[in-house]
Amino acid sequence: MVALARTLPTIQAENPFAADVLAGLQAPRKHLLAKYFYDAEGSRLFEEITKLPEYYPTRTEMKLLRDYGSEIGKLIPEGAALVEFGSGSTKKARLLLKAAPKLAAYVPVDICGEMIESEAAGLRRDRPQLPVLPVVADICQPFALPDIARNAPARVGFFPGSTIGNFEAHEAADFLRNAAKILGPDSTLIIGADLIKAPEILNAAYNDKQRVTAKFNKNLLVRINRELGANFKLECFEHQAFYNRERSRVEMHLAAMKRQKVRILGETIDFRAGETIHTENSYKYSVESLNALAGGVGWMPLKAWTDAKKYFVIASFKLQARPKVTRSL
Ligand code: AVJ
Repeated sequence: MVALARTLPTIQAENPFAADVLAGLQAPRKHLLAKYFYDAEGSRLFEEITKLPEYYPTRTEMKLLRDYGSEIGKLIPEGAALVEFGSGSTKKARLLLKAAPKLAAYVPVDICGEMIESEAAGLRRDRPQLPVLPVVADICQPFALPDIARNAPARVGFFPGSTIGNFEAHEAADFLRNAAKILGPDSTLIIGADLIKAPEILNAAYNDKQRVTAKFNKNLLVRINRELGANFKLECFEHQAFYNRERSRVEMHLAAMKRQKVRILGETIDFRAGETIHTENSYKYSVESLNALAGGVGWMPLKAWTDAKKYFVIASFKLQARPKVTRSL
């Protein structure tokens, strides 16, 4: 216990993953943060998810970008900088970039440095004229844009993939305020969000027949076992995902199939039979609720594009000018 008392705070201070996992598993309602899904294997599994027949969001958003890319691209003025938040892959930005041939820079921002650098290298090969200037940062925290982007005549933010759905409403508002601060006055923001729809479709998208989503969910335990030396038994936990209509969100959980104890970082975590670890919320929006959220923090709705089935929306916003300097259009 003495050794533990000395090592545990050190582990937690130096490793936010360890600190967050312990805090989440020791909370009265056990939970883990969705951002930790994306280790190398988790990122690979998510890529696989995006190709599943049941998982419509990625495919629908890509189609919107293909169908309306040139129209959406009109929001990006000549010489502007395009800043992509939490980009990961550049495949969506590429569709937008096609419609914006003259840009000061493309700035992908992500916490994963490796992913962003390899994606940037690929894009530089295909668009040798375009300065690709990745920034490794947490998109929810303030960060500085590269000079070229800061000095460009305009900045456009791009936040695709319904990543906004992983945020609680207050976190989404914080993100939008942070984006406003980073992009600056007069900027534009383009957001992709998954729409509220029939529960059957949502439930199927997160309970695919091939069980890739189950594997993606359980991979979080694999990661905790590997990186934190825990002893989760994977066969003792079950993937659960369901649409919570009252809260407009798909919840993912890992349910303990029987009473059990798990050791992690010198601590014992007790599970009751059926007790769950809440691993993800994926909030679903309406065009109106998204507009209200963004409008509430100064992003005025411009145009929104949806597919024929109204499964997904790409919405655009303009940062409201400070009240004292109102400019006419
Ligand atoms: C990457 C957050 C948009 O919520 O649909 C996919 C993650 N989780 N299947 C989503 C996810 C389970 C995905 N986002």
